[in-house]
Amino acid sequence: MTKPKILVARAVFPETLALLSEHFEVESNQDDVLWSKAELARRLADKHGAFTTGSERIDAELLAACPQLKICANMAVGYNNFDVDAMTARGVLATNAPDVLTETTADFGFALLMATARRVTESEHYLRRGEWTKWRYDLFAGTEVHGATLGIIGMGRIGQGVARRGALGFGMKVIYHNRSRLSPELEAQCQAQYVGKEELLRTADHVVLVVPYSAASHHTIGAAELALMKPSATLINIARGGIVDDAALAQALREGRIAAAGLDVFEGEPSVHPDLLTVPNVVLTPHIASATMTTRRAMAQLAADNLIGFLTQGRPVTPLNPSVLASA
Ligand code: 8YV
Repeated sequence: MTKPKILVARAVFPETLALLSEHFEVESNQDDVLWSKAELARRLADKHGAFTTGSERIDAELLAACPQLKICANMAVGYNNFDVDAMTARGVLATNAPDVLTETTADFGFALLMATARRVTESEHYLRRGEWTKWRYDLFAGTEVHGATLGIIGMGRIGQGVARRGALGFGMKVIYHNRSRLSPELEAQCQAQYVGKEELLRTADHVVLVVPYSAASHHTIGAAELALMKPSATLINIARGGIVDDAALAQALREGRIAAAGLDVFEGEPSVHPDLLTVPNVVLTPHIASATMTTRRAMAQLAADNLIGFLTQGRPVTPLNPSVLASA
């Protein structure tokens, strides 16, 4: 029997490729070349499945050029690179990689919060420049974390992980805003209190963003929202670029309208707004919140399991548009 054909759009673990090759005829991009959309469409034209990593845009135009395509499996929990409606209309299954990265990403949210509040990178750069010559009472004095008010916008699995760390580990008062309220049981587990967005922005000492990106969540934080925050507050974005208006944020940081920010994601990444590169009170990391070897392996395994489960038995693990299965 001939094997289904798949495309692995970016470099992956050799063991993931080996596993996929047991089931499929695999074309892979182990050189990690950034293909244009046209190149991706050309390579997908005769494929039944795609292993994607969150940055490949799968929309109606691309799907029209790929008549054999049955599934795109994202090695990411976020799937704003997929036009799910267009995929459903074409009968193409979309899958993501939830759960396996929740705790690791929440860990990183806290790492970024701590580094930002306590000015870790800014002070390290000062030390490396050889400027540390004496102790001073306010040298890199930052913002308190323990006992402070933690405001979380987006209370899905990762948001809840950040909440638990704040409440249970750091004795923080946790408030959150979300499209819908958590159940009383989950609120109790996270020791989190639901508030309106404006109240959250006005009262939180540290605001952490964990909302998925969509047209509705574009610029959830812009100049107006930054103006509501305390001048002593910090803003952490581990969600997606585009959730924050990066130009407005750079200006607020430069003018001291908020104390500091920690950003793992950027509008138009891997490009970063040039003004963010020149303000000192921001910690910048290259979209690595899920990047431990253990977690990245688990994400790759789940994406591979979705391809194998669906293309060999019609049973994906984490489908996003399961209606496609009923009509397959
Ligand atoms: C991925 C992420 O590494 O899972 C997500 O949604 O943002 C990260 O864990 C990233 O999407 C890869 O492009």
